Amino acid sequence: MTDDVTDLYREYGDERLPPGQRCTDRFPVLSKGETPSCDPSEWRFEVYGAVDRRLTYDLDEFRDLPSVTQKQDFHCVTGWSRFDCMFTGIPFPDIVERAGVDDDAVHVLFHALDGYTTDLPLADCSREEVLFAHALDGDDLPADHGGPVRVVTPHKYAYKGTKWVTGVEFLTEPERGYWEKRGYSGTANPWCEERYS
Ligand SMILES: Nc1nc2c(c(=O)[nH]1)N[C@H]1C(S)=C(S)[C@@H](COP(=O)(O)O)O[C@H]1N2
Ligand SMILES: [Mo]
Repeated sequence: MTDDVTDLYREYGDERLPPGQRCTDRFPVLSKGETPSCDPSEWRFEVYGAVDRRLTYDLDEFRDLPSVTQKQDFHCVTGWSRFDCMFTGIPFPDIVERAGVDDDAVHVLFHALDGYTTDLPLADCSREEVLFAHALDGDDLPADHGGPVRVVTPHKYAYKGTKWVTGVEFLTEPERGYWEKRGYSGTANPWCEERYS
């Protein structure tokens, strides 16, 4: 079953397309460098920091976790949006529950194979639409789009969605990620045009 979450824009206003964005049917690839090579048998996903239980999954274990499929919109800070992306993955709140995140955790830092990081307040991640996605439009997530597993954040600009994710770290103090250190917005709400900080 596919859950349609493309109406989440209503939390922020009347327009599905955020200001200053234009729609594309293509799915451009945007990365700070080359697509990193990934041996699926070596890939691990780690959950650590301010948690009761540190978790490690290999790819088979991760894909075996209960997944949801959602129809979501995708908004890149460079000005394009792609409507109706079908992502399948594990909702962020499920990982929070499995790890038993501490009460004093306030922030999250995502880590990736290419050294990329991105950060968000824990409250901004604790939504069913934030997925650790392993499939796009019914197929395994393509490597260029972050396969085997990426984060998707349909309520934020897409730089918040770490491709090639290898871990999520729960923090008791905010830390900034790769683009956030270079002037991109920490909060990144597309309907408020929070592009830069
Ligand atoms: N690991 C990693 N994740 C990343 C990036 C990156 O360079 N490395 N680029 C970000 C940016 S700026 C955007 S717009 C989206 C692009 O996702 P796409 O290539 O699937 O369109 O991935 C984000 N996640
Ligand atoms: Mo981006």
